[in-house]
Amino acid sequence: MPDTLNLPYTRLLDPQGRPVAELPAWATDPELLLRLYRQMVLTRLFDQKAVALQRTGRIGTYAPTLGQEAIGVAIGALMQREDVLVPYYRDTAVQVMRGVRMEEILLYWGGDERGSAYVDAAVAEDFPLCVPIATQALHACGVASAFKIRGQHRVAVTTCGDGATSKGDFLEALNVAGAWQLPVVFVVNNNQWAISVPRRIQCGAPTLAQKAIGAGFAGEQVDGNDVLALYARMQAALERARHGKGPVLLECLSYRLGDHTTADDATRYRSSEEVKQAWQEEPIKRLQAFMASQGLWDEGREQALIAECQAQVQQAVEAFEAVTEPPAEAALEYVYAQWPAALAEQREMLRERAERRREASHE
Ligand SMILES: Cc1ncc(C[n+]2csc(CCOP(=O)(O)OP(=O)(O)O)c2C)c(N)n1
Ligand SMILES: [Mg+2]
Repeated sequence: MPDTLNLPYTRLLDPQGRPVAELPAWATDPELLLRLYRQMVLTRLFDQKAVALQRTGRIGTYAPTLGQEAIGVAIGALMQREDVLVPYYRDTAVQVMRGVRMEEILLYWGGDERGSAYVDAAVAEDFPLCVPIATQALHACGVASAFKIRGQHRVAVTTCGDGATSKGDFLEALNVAGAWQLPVVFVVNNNQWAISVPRRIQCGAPTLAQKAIGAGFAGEQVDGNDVLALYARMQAALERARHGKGPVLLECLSYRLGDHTTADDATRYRSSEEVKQAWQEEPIKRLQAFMASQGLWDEGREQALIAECQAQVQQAVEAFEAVTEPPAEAALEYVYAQWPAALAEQREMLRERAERRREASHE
């Protein structure tokens, strides 16, 4: 089916980092470029560490951002503190920029729910990441409704994957966002895969962005490997939503260069040729090449940045490892105000077992 809707698609830099359109003035601001670049590099190094921690049994699982760093970084650079992020599980880049600590992200994936009790006041109202597919889109509409009712100029930003756009929850969220003209921005990370299901068989529509049209608001596509294009379109979307002009859906075309999570082996269902091809488009090299062409980057600066980011990641790992395990019975807290007798007995057994283990370890 042809894309008769002719939705906008934005790209400012080609895969070699060469401008393909007139650049906005901010696109040559060294401070901004460095900030975007630094956060992408930090995310990639954190990802590598998180995967290594999973492989050595120190965290349970992890969903790498590899290849999709630009999306979260553009969102994080533009959301205002008073906005609310309603993320999904592939959002390390934006969460870190919002103020979630990297050790909290490790705690979360290590199975410790204290990883979602963010310490930084700046993220006190952000939601924990969401694993059930697409349910967060509805939560974001709830948040946006509250902003609208209170007359606040705040925006709820929610993210999801390409596969999530097939879910009823996602389509219901679009519908209510359009019907009530809510201040919400939907960012779809179209990384071409929903675990082993490729985008081409996920949905019959030529774009995912056009789902917004059916709900009565703007949808558009952006090159998800081009952080400058993402920055430009995210800025416009936030502006629009903040000023009561309704929701926006941004479909960011990226590629999941890594496994779905550490529990997956993508070599079983896609060719190395396809992945090799996708590496040609990845976002970090693209911005690096552009910065080098502006005289803003060289090998020395690259090495210094990597060392600095690696030290930051290492510090987070140490902070994560210094956290003592919660008592086993903590898993049962906040469930009942009045404990049923049978469960109270089990809680007591857990306590006794933990006590015996503690004693044995001291012998
Ligand atoms: C309600 C629900 N159904 C199924 C799953 C299992 N599941 C986890 S990730 C995933 C695929 C999601 O793909 P996509 O939305 O493209 O996001 P990506 O992981 O590619 O970023 C599925 C089906 C789930 N977590 N929640
Ligand atoms: Mg996907």
